[in-house]
Amino acid sequence: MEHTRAVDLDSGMAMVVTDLHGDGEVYAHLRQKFVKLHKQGLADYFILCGDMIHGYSDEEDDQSIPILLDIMRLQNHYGPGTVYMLLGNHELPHIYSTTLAKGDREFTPRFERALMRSKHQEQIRDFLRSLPFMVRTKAGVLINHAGATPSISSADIAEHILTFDHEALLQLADDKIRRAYPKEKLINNREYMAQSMYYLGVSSPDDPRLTHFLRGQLIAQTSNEFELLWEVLFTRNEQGWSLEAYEFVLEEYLKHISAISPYEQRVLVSGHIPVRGGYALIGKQQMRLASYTHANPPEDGAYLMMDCEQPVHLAAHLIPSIRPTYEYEDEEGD
Ligand SMILES: [Mn+2]
Repeated sequence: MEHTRAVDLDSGMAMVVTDLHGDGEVYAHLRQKFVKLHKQGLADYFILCGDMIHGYSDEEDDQSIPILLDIMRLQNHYGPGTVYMLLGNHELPHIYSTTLAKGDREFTPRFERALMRSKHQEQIRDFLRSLPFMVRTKAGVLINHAGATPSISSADIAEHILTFDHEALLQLADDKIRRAYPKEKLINNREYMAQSMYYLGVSSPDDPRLTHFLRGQLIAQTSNEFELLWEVLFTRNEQGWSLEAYEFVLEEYLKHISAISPYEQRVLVSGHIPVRGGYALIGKQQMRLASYTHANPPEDGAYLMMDCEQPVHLAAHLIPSIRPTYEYEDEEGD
């Protein structure tokens, strides 16, 4: 079966960027850098590792929608095979209409409101549903959003993830709703209507998205498939284990992915978790990259400029490929 959720690269230079969380300025800076490097023949691929959306600051400053629209525009401009965005746990709620919060910061309502205002709702939702989960390289470097998880415990489960079908899962829930939840029942449930309005910007009982909040709740609470997907996109890596235990988890994860991949995958590059500086080595086989939001301080953020072909055996071999997001000396004053 074709791995619709994997991208395979066997040569060329990839510029790898992680977690920008709606920061339009940093996105524009890195995007310009890629355009320039591509023009000079120094970069072939622009890989954005997910969590491009959901600003941590004020709603007015949140550039999530313009960032997504620009990524879509760039993909159009270059044609297939140059610009890739991977799915992150912050994009996932907008495929399934689920809620996502950090402390008392609610991400879902803000993004859904902006999405409604954007007039590109369908386009953006289709784009998010289409996103791959991983990049596999001939170099043996696997790139994903969050890191390794023990929930990919066999080659069969790896295969399942790499052919993941959002539509089927949504359809299943829609069928259940049609059988068990008449529309009137939802409309007359004031709490349900209020939640739909608040989280998803549902405007009236006639809104075609009336059932989506229920659908999201059903899927999030009852679907094993969704639980698997969530673990893939939200793993806490070694923070949920000891480093030794996580290295074992990572080794198994790479083994199961490799079993169904064109090349053995030996080193993992991912974002998702804050680091001091712009990157960190997690044991011998993983590099955690933070291009801005998750770098500490953010100004020390970094991206990766890696050869997709030359074999890499240890995460430390990627250190010379690290580049600072902001090089203070030779900026052109943007
Ligand atoms: Mn994340």
